[in-house]
Amino acid sequence: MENIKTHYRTCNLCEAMCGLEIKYQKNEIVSIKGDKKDIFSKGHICPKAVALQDLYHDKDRLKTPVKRTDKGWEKISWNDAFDEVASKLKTIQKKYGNNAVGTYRGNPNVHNLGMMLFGTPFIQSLQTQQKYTATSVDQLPHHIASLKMFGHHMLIPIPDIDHTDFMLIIGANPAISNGSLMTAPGFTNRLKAIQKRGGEFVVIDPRYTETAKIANQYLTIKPGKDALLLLALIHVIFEKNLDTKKHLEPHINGWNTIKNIAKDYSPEKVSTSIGINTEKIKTLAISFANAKTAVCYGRLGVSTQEFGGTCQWLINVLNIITGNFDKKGGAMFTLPAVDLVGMAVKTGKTGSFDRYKSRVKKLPEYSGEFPVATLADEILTKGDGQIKAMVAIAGNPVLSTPNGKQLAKAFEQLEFMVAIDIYINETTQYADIILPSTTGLETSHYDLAFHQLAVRNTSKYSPILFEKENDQKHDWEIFNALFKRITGKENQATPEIMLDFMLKSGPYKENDLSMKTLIENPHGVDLGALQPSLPNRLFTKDKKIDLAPTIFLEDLKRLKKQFYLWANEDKLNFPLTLIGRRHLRSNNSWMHNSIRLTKGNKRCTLLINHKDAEKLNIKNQQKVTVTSNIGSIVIPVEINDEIMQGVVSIPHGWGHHYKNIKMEIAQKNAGVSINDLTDANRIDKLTGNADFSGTKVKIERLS
Ligand SMILES: Nc1nc2c(c(=O)[nH]1)N[C@H]1C(S)=C(S)[C@@H](COP(=O)(O)OP(=O)(O)OC[C@H]3O[C@@H](n4cnc5c(=O)[nH]c(N)nc54)[C@H](O)[C@@H]3O)O[C@H]1N2
Ligand SMILES: Nc1nc2c(c(=O)[nH]1)N[C@H]1C(S)=C(S)[C@@H](COP(=O)(O)OP(=O)(O)OC[C@H]3O[C@@H](n4cnc5c(=O)[nH]c(N)nc54)[C@H](O)[C@@H]3O)O[C@H]1N2
Ligand code: SF4
Ligand SMILES: [Mo]
Repeated sequence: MENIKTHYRTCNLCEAMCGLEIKYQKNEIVSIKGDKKDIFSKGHICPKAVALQDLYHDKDRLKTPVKRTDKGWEKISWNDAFDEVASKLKTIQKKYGNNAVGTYRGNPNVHNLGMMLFGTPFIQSLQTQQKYTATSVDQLPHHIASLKMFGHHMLIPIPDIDHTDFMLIIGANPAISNGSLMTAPGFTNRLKAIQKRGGEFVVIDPRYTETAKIANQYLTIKPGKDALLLLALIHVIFEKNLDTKKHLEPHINGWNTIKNIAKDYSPEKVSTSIGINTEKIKTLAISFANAKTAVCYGRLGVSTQEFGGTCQWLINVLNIITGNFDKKGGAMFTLPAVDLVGMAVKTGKTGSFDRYKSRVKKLPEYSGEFPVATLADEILTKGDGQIKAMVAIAGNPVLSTPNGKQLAKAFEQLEFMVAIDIYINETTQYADIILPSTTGLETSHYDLAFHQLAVRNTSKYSPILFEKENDQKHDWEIFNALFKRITGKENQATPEIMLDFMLKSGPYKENDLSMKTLIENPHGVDLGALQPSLPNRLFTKDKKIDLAPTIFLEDLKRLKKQFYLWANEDKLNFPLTLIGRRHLRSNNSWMHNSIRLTKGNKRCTLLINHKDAEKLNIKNQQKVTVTSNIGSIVIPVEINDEIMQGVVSIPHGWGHHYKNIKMEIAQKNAGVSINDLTDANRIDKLTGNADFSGTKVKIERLS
């Protein structure tokens, strides 16, 4: 074949930053493969990257602005769209005050260079306190733990997977998710490498997951109880004098406070509640502490639960008291080429928590945003500061946040809504105007967020593959146009200009790192393994780690109360606990319009253990009604003993049955939304993060 060209870029769909080698001819993709020369991912790829071509060619994807009218969606010009959006937002703010405009930013915001750099000034120009993001249905607990312990919300310790001898994985399934808050392309291979060098890894999860299947040991745990397990592990370590200060000695406050607290949580005491036998807890604690190097990693499953904040704090504590912190093979801080954390030395912006509270439910602010679980309250509850207009940016909260149906109802009542998005989907269907951007292969990219969270310091820039069509705009151009109309000021920068500046003023400026270097190195630039960085890297006032921050100590009182309530849980009305799961060929809510990713067996099913199925007399594939205190959905069951007894699982991101959406392939395979069952009142009361793993349900045969 003639004229076949090769393009190298990084996949921006998940956090793993896989290098891609794309062969193409004019505007057609010939092949998408893992880039073996990529200095970080070394050829790893998953099926989602191949679907980037489906996204590029998707006929349902919007390319020009559309406006909702009585006759349906009508195309309008960019200028008219920008003018109308800016004027509506301004009018509403003038009439009701700045807080009458709410904003929601979804997950792809952090997977897009232009959005990261230009979204923030636009949002700031609105001067509203009513800001929301997907953070509070995801990783908020990690940020609060980092802010309180290390002084900066983005200073998240990253497991040094490539050098550790023992990895304890709690509530994460990286064999499928490819890792989160821990960028490690080819995660499974890295786990297997631990075993090959004589080490081991252990998985703790209510489901015998794809990661658990390749682990050296797997332990089932009852959902939502991980804080108790972590406290018991810490208890054993202190009781057996396995704690070790070593190199951390000069950098820590609060050691004895933790030691005293942990006395209350013996394995004997928590065993029944968490469903793990006493001896197993003890052995695990001892193996962890005695390993040459070890690291505990806890992700979504321990974050989106009732004590998510406390869990993430205790995971850090476990790593620290065993000396596995700021040390090769333990949990370490990164030093990326564009150092979002280090910028705080100049700006002083280290993140904030609880400076003020939300209007209706009095939930704590985090870095200028409120927990999204209360967004519907703020739209539906009348009074000063009520949200009357929404700006939804690359997010689908109707499917992704608790009680999504209620949020849909709230969106319906708004005076105005604009979505910056590429589809007419479950959320954007309520917008008055949709401003669609380029995406994926049409954009240039640099992972500002995920280089910061990677298990190795590297740097890589991805140029545009396919130039946009005349009438298309990049996300950052959309933000700039709106920013100009709202502030009267023009932002002359481009993502590349800003990136070049940040590289040249970053920690590797002596290495001559710049846009030029990155363009000359299409497979990326290696900046080396993670290095110890205490105490300099800390942002606490005394340059010490606070092992026992007051807010977490206070939260333990709540845990203690709950511990007794758990023993008397209502098993009668809602006998089962509902958790989520992810699939290799699915990406949150928005990749279901790809044929490549949706063909084959239906995946939106209810996993149930055969013992629970027998009790209810239900057969495989049979449809059942699942009911929570919030609502009911109908879904086919998949009887499977990978899920523990008493627990059922439904993947999130499905429910494309709304008739006004325009995603033909997704609509054919609609599924149902787990978040029509989850309760917006169920949150981690400390951080405000959604508590998905605490959802109680009952199941009935469909008559
Ligand atoms: N029950 C339950 N709920 C969950 C989870 C769970 O495990 N269980 N997981 C949670 C997690 S971890 C997350 S991160 C959230 C995700 O929640 P959200 O971020 O709210 O949802 P997404 O499905 O990521 O939706 C992304 C949106 O961005 C649009 N989009 C994609 N690419 C682009 C682009 O380049 N530009 C623009 N402008 N738009 C784009 C898509 O069309 C889609 O509308 O869901 C959360 N919800
Ligand atoms: N293929 C694919 N990859 C993805 C995504 C996707 O949608 N599809 N989404 C991306 C996003 S936005 C994120 S944030 C990451 C998330 O990446 P991960 O953190 O790996 O998230 P999950 O795969 O949902 O795994 C969470 C695990 O926690 C378990 N769990 C649930 N409740 C509890 C509990 O109470 N205790 C314990 N110990 N475990 C529990 C679940 O059974 C599940 O195995 O994945 C990213 N990667
Ligand atoms: S693992 Fe993530 S980054 Fe890698 S190819 Fe798949 S979606 Fe893309
Ligand atoms: Mo996420």
